[in-house]
Amino acid sequence: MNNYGWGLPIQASTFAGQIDSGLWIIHAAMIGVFVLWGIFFTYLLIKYRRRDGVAVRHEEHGEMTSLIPDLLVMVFEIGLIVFYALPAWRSIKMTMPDPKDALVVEVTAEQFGWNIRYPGPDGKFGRTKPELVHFSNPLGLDRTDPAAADDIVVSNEMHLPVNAKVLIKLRSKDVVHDLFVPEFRLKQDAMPGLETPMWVEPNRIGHYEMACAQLCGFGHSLMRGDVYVESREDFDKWLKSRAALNPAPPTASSEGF
Ligand SMILES: [Cu+2]
Repeated sequence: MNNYGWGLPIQASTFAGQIDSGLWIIHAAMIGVFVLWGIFFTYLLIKYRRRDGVAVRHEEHGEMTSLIPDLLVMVFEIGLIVFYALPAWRSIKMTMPDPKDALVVEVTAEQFGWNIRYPGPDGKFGRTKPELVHFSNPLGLDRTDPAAADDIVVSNEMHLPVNAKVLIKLRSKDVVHDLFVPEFRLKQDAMPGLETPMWVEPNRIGHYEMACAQLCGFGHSLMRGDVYVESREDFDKWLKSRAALNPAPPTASSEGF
């Protein structure tokens, strides 16, 4: 995994480029403003330097003209918000894919790890019960619920198919965490008691890191997981191999003892 160099990490999602262009526009504008102000400032220093026999002048006019650069910067910034930031926010953060056309994955953060749940062949997330939460059953999945029997729960490992929309339902079991996959340019707080939807369409096969980006306790720095973006065939194969590890659904005879 060598996704970080001197600049930004590699781009591995459909909207990564859109976010990066915002970063580049802002940085280019700041460099431009910095250089122009530097040149102007140097010009003033030389023009109005102290010279023998020249009194200090106070210019009565020009107070309003000195506002022009500020106004230009303001107009640029308002333009950036209206024509770049708001449309980008709308398409990335406000518009969620239809669950029918997307792979739906539930990510539940806890001190200090990630529980990733896939709904299994029935496409439904099954029932969970707080009293069933155990280190071997971190989500408290109730396997007697038919919808829960085929759910697949994986720790600190998220597999996603390439070129498919993924709808992530982000949750937290305890404190505020934050799911961050730099190569996707994806970052979202996980709030206890809330289910926060987020989406991504990975477009580059590879191995990435999911990290917690919100200081959440003593083990925060160790709260990381692996993200594997794979071809559809590899993803299906992996999902099948994980499903095979599920305990057999309880039978009538084993129930109720
Ligand atoms: Cu955390």
